[in-house]
Parts: sequence; structure tokens; C-alpha cells
Amino acid sequence: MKRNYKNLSEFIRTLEETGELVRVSQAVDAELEITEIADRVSKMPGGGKALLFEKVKGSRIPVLINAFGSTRRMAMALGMKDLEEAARRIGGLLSVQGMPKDWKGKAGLLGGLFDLSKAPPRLVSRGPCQEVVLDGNFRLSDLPILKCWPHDGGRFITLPLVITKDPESGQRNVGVYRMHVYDDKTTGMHWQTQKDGAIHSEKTRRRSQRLEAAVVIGADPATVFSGVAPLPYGLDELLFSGFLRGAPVELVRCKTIDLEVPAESEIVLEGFVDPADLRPEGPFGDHTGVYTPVELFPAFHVRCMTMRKDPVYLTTVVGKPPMEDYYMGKTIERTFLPVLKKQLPEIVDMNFPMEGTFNNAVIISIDKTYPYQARKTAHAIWGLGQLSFTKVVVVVDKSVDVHDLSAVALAVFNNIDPKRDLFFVEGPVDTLNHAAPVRDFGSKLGIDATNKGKEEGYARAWPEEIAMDDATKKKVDALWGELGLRA
Ligand SMILES: Cc1cc2nc3c(=O)[nH]c(=O)nc-3n(C[C@H](O)[C@H](O)[C@H](O)COP(=O)(O)O)c2cc1C
Ligand SMILES: [Mn+2]
Repeated sequence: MKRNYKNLSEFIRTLEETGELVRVSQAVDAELEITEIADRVSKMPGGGKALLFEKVKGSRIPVLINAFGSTRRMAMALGMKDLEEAARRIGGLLSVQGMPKDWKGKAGLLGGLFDLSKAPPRLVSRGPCQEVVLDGNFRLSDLPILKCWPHDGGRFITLPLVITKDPESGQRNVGVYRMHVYDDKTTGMHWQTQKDGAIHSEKTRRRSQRLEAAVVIGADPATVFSGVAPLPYGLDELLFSGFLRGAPVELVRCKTIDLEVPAESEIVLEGFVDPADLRPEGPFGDHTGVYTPVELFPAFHVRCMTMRKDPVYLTTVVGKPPMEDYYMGKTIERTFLPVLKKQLPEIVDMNFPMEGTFNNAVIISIDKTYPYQARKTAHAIWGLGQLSFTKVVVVVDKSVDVHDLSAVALAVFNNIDPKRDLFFVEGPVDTLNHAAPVRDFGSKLGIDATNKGKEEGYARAWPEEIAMDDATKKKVDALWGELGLRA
């Protein structure tokens, strides 16, 4: 298994060699047509193949889409055999940090995977992302930027890595925030209110300054995933990417601003965000299955565009699930579960059900050892990073498989006394939560579907779950073939 792809092209090559990529040579339109094709492919069992559109009307640049749209491709993107390996590796990051001085030796016990000294990004003097430098002399309309859905407000850059620095500490952040194209040199910057980029923007606004921003379109796959990953504020996504890759991300200085970008990027936009220059953003057909309405977000002014001689434009489409981002979200669920368990050790497993579109529902199983523990778990979720936006938190006992929605429904419908087991809180919610009465604020529901004891106001003995005894099962197993009862 290839561990670290130098760049997007290497990943594309591997996808092709493993039969995970389809090249589309027919001419297609970036307006709606690519969405319709990608949508149909995403709905195929397991997520279909990655698509490389070689001929896109109006642009010389090919478009890569659905590159992350399957469990297999996600594991490949991270250079791992499967998501379990990725989970072990990311879970190990925390234990390694907590280990005494000889952690290298102990990390060896975990598979010898962890060498953080190799992880920090490294500045180099030149990189292919600056083979072409278009200082002022460019048009965003030369890029094959998609208009995704019929009622979208225009074209949107859907998978950009937005790089900014905290104006106080200088710490870097990389986040994927979509960008609504307003004209050839201006876009929106849709960093939702509580995201790290928005915090940089707010700190900059308070200083009455502008915030320099570099936008990378297309990079090695671990770096792209790092831009989506819910890392704590202040943790450099490029350090995290170096950790995932087992090799540092090489950076070059931007041409016109004081930021660095991955040297092997495909396309880079350099410019600034003026936090006081708010403009209508949207509508945009979103992963919640509806168009997010027009709201105010700051404008991004592009000053300079640099690129490889032959770049690939990396993009995605969101819409009713499952689409490509479902597999990114599942990867986050699997790989950050060990991290979550370190903070909430009662957690056994979790599931962001597809229909909950990540922020709207999480099902958690716990190893309950004391009364009201499910409530404690739910409240902890509501206090943790991006998980805090979760609108519905369902907590079940560890005997329930959280990935079996029928088993979860059986527990929820039958185990709850609604008045006792449903509880509400109010607080910040995801900007995309269109059901909330106002932007960014609303209510959240906890459902405690665990078995109840006396301390929890349950005066009776909790009934025993039905299960056949082993001896009878064995007897019937032996008899089964003769019964002619096969389905
Ligand atoms: C395809 C895709 C599009 C996204 N678009 C946005 C967006 O427009 N605005 C936003 O705030 N988050 C968006 N996200 C989620 C962020 O990338 C994610 O919350 C990330 O962790 C933010 O990084 P940060 O914690 O450094 O702010 C998107 C994620 C994906 C997978
Ligand atoms: Mn961040």
C-alpha cells in the first residue's frame, strides 16, 4: 500500500492502476452536467468510481470528482489498508503524545507507525504549483468551476483548501469552505460562524484589518482530507497531514502574500478576505438535501493565481446523500472515534447516520456504569468542537449495534419513557441547520435509550432481553439442513 502520494497526479495514477478511476473523454459542461453524472455515480453501490473529465467546455483544465467517494478510495487516500488502520493511527497520535520520554520504543509496539519528528511541514525554495504565475493577469472563468444545481446562485469552488493565519498567534489553519464566484477576481468565503477560518476573520475584523488567504485547489489526498478533518483550533492541518503521510508536506512561499502553500498543489489563488466586506452568498444546493438560503459572508479578493503547467481541477458535488462527502464523513467517524473515546471512555461506538448529514444526528453506544451516564455523554458531545452542533444525540447501551438502524429503532421506540428520557438544550448550531429559528442558534435533543435503573426514577426491574440458549441453538443447527427451511 502506497503511504504517501507526492501530489494529486500520483493519487490519480494509483486510482487508475487499481481500477478505481474512469476517464471521461466526451465533452461535458461544468454547468449542471458534471453534477448529474457525479450524482448518478455516487448513488451506485459503494459509491461508484472516481471520474476524470478530460474535456470540459470552456476550459483546458480537466476535472477530478468523486476521488474520495468510497470507503476503499478513502483508505487509499490516507495510504492505509482500511479505515481501521487509519483509526489506529489517528487514535495513536494522542497516546503517543501522552507517553513518557521513551515513546518511540512504546510506539513501536503499536506498529512502529508514529514518528512525529517527520511530520512538520518543510519550506522549500520552489514548487510545481508556481510553474505558471498569473499576477493580476487571470480570470477565474478560465477554471472549470462547477455550477452544481439548477437554483444555485452561480458557480462554486466546492473543495478548496483555505489557508489563513491567526492574526494574534500566527498559527496556520486549513479548512475546506466553499467559494461562490462573484466575478473573475472575487468570490465569497463561506466559512461558517464557528469554524477556524471564521475565527481568524473575526479576530481580523476586530483589528480593522484584512486577512490574507491562500486557496489551494487540488493537493495530495491526505492534505485534502486534513482540510476537512475536525481538528482542534490551533492544530496545523498541514502537520496533521504530514503525520498521516509519514512525510512532511513541502511548502513554498506565496508570490504576493505572507503565506505558504503545498509546493505540489495544482492551482493556488492568493488574495485577501475583507471581513467588513460582507456579501450575499448562495443559494447553494447543500448536503442537507436543500438549498441553503442567501446569507452574508465575507468576500475573497483574488490578487494572483499560480498553477502547474498541466493542473487538474479537484472538485466535488454535495446534495442528497449519499454523495462523495458521505465517505469523507464516515472516515472522520471511524478515525476520530478513538480520539473521542480518550475523552469519553464510556463510548463504545458511534454512527453518524447518512440521513443525519453529520451535524443533525449521532447514535452513540456506551458501556453504562452509573445512573444518568447517557445524559453526561450527550452533554459532553454538545461541548466538543464540531460535534457540539449535533441536533439529535441518541444514546444506547453497548449491546445495541449503532450501525444497525433497525436495532437502534427497536431500542429507542421501546426503551424510552418520553417524558423521562428526552431532554433538550439550546446553543450554537451549524450554520447549515435550516430548521433552526435563526442562523447559528437553536435547540438540540438528547434521547437516552439505555436501560434504566432505580436511581433514574424507574421503580421496577428492567426486563430481560430475549435470547435463545446456546444448547438449543446447537441442536437446531444440527437439524437445520434436514428441515428444508432455507430461504
Ligand atoms: C465537500 C465539503 C464542503 C464543505 N464546505 C464547507 C463550507 O462551505 N463552509 C464550512 O464552514 N465548512 C464546510 N465544510 C466542512 C469543513 O471543511 C470542516 O468543518 C472542517 O473541519 C473545517 O476546518 P476548521 O475546523 O479548520 O475550520 C465542508 C466539508 C466538505 C467535505
Ligand atoms: Mn482547523
